[in-house]
Parts: sequence; structure tokens; C-alpha cells
Amino acid sequence: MKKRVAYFMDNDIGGFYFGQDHVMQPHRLSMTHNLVLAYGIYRKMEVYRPRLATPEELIQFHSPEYIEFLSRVTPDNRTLFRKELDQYHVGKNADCPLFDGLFEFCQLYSGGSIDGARKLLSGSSDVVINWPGGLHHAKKAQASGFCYTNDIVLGILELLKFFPRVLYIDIDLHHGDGVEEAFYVTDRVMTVSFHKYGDNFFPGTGSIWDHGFGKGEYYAVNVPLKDGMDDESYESLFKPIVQKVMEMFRPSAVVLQCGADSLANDTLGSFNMTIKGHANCLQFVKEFGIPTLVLGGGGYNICNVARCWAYETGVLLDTALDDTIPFNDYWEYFAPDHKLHFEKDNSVKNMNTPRYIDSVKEKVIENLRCLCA
Ligand code: V1S
Ligand code: CA
Ligand code: ZN
Repeated sequence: MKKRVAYFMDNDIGGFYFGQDHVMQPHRLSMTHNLVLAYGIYRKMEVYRPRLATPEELIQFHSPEYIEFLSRVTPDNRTLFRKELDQYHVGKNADCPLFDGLFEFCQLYSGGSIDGARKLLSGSSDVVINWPGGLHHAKKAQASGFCYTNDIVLGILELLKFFPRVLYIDIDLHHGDGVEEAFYVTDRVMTVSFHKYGDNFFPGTGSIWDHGFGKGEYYAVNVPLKDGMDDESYESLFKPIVQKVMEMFRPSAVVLQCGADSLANDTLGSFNMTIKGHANCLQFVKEFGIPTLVLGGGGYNICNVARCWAYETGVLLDTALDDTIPFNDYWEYFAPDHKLHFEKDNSVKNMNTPRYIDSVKEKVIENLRCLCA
């Protein structure tokens, strides 16, 4: 049966600016949206402009003091908030700068995930897409790794109002630490993150030995990976692990974080995935036919992020996109070939040996078997 797909996007979100030299560029969201328009696939889904999440909605996870601070602080009045800026890690180091419109930016990307969850709950959509969301590092009372409010936790909390069990899958290059931490001791949310791990790579968490605690024991799954992950290696872990998770956990809804920094040639990343390899993960999850909230996340080669999320929008709509990119507002960004797909980089060595991949798979599946006990 054809799936009803809803898509949340406010083109203004591309105008927020983290500052000169910052790698997080919301402009990638305007580029993605422009490709969705140029390919004409917006016609096959319900397109919504997200509502601004209210402070009351944001404090369902975050502390009221942190949200009050985010709603009041601006670059012009920052001297009044010296203590709080330090305490909440906003403007403390380059990762989470204080920029113009910061709170509205948080309200927009969080509003899309909250309302997206509500559309799944009401049954009016089968799949909801919110590419501005997926900011998985934000904590209850602290910004971290370019993330200020955690729209994923807020979306999952909304889903838990009626769905008994929610599965969270995170294919961003980085560990989904904020989401894991929020649900570490519950058996109602299973968090599964695939990520680069080791060499002090940010955020430093996500060891295979971290698997939840108390009632949540074995409900956190970590898949630590090394540089050079390619499509074949990724698929050989993703499919059996997600298959086993589906069998053991039987989720009523799925939240899929699709950070595009796991692609080859990402400026922060060191994986070697193609767009098709990345999108195969979405296709695999989609085939389970469970209500799914699809979110963005990282991704620092902005042209490839736009290519990837536009292609994945097509995958969710069962619509193949031509490899030649149609004329669009950002035409020159896709020069010289104006193609949607790129090859993996054959000069990059895959440090994940077949033996390493097998050992990770075995250990993760062994942990999942403990859910029976
Ligand atoms: N790796 C990395 C990296 N690069 C930056 C950065 C670069 C330029 C800037 F102008 C500002 C920041 N920060 C980091 C990482 C954070 C990565 C966050 C990933 C987010 C996500 O994709 O998962 C989801 C959206 N931060 C660090 O490594 C911390 C530092 C340890 C080093 C960098 N300095 C700026 C802060 C401290
Ligand atoms: Ca991840
Ligand atoms: Zn990331």
C-alpha cells in the first residue's frame, strides 16, 4: 500500500548562521529543499511549515531554567548571562555559538519533530520527514556538538504518550549520546547508534560495552566503527542488527536519525559511504512498515548533504530521481557534473576488517539475545 508521507520544512531555517568558519551550515537545508522542489517530489507528499515549539513543549525534556535562558539570551545582551553561558555551554567554545535567532532556530527544528510525532500518533501519516531535526547531542540542561535542544528526545516523548515501544536508530557519524542518555534506564525506548569510535573522536561515548542500565539493560545498542566504512561493511552490520532488534523489541514506532556526515568526503568525517549505501538503511527500515519519523543530523559537505536528503526523500516516496540534477536555485553548487550520485573514494582504506565487523556483529547480537532472559 502507498505510504502517506508528510514533510516539514521552513525555508527560512536556511538563513540562520552559526558564524564564519563554523562547519554547521543551516543553508544546506535550503539546498535540500530546493532539490526536492526541482525534482518535483513535493507533489507526492503533504508539505507543512513547522510550528515554533513552545517553551512548555521544550521543558518536557529540558530544564525550565535552560529553556528560559535560551529564550532570553542574545548576542547583544550576552554580558548579562556570563554565568549561564558558561554553565549551559553556549558560546563557551566554538561548537555551540550564541548567534542571532538561536531560540527561534531551536523552536523551528524541534517543532517539526514534535508535530511530526503527533502526525504518526494520530495515524494521519505513515512516514514523517524533518530534515532540520536530528540534533542528537543536546542534554537536559546543556548544549553540545552544535545541538541546543534535543528534538529527537522531544519527538520520542511525544510518541510514548500512546505507543508502548519506540525504536531509535542513528546513522550519523557521531554517537547519539543525548538520546541514549535520556532513555538509558527504560525498556520503552531502544536506542541503536552506529558511529565512529576511538582516537578521542567526539563525543567519546558509545562503547560496545555500554548497553543500558537497570530496566534499560540491553535497550541501548552501540556499534563502534573505525575509519573508512564503506557501503558493503555498513550493510553487513546494519541489516542483521536492525533485523534482530525488530524481532526482539517489536517497536510500535521508529525514529531514524540520518546524519549525512557518514558519507564519503564529509569535511568532519572519515567514512566512505555513498548516497545509495546510506539510503539503503532507510529503505531497509521502511520495509518493516512501522510508523517512522525520519530526521536529519550532521553533514558538513553541504552539496552532498542536499544530494543525499533529496535522494532519500525520493526513496521514502518510492520515486527514483534522475542522476542528472534538474536546474535549481543552487545550480552552480553542483558543478561541474551536476550529478546526484558520487562514487566511494578508492584511495581510502577501510580500517574495519571483516574480522572486526564480525566481532562487533557477534557481540551486539549476543547482547540482544539477553532481552529474552
Ligand atoms: N570533529 C570535530 C569538530 N569540529 C568542530 C568545529 C569546527 C569548526 C568550528 F568553527 C566549530 C566547531 N567541532 C567539532 C566537535 C563537535 C562535532 C559535533 C558533531 C555534531 C553532529 O554531527 O553529530 C550532529 C549535528 N567538537 C569537538 O571535537 C570538541 C572540541 C572537542 C574540539 C573543537 N573545539 C571547537 C571545541 C572542543
Ligand atoms: Ca550515529
Ligand atoms: Zn555527526
